[in-house]
Amino acid sequence: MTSLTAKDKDTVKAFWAKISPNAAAIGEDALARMLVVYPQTKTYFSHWKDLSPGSGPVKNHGATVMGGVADAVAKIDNLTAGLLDLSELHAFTLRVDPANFKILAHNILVVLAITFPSDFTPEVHVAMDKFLAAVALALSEKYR
Ligand code: HNI
Repeated sequence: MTSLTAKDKDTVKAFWAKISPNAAAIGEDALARMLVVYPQTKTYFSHWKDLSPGSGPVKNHGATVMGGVADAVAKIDNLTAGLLDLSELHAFTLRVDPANFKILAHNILVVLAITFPSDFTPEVHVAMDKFLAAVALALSEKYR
């Protein structure tokens, strides 16, 4: 994986500052799309009453996940250490296959692109892609 340059980090922080007021809605849409487009991801949420787009749990958890992403932006200089507890939770308690982190990262990227078409320049695209890949890698840390 190509690591984030200082310029990428500045781009991520600036873009995040712009979009963070909409974080909950972005997370909701990304999570809903993940569950529809990659139905194998539904197994982890079988304890929810309703996994369909717009449901209460999808709304709530979309906001929760983006809280994790906000935390990652704050810890962008050391994601592995910064996300260690979250990695441990997903590895040992939730037992989420780490392949799914890439799937959610992809869905977040899609939602960012369609929600902010003019801000989503190629420069923002590459910086956010690298950042989300780094988050996915950091979340996989405790699996090994
Ligand atoms: Ni994830 C709980 C963040 C990817 C399945 N997840 C959380 C919590 C955060 C979080 C924050 C709440 C933790 C707590 O309660 O202390 N998850 C993230 C982030 C990503 C991610 C930042 C990637 C960008 N999680 C995934 C993926 C799956 C997943 C890809 C499965 C497909 N997460 C879960 C499950 C829970 C969870 C399951 C518990 C939810 C519940 O309601 O029981």
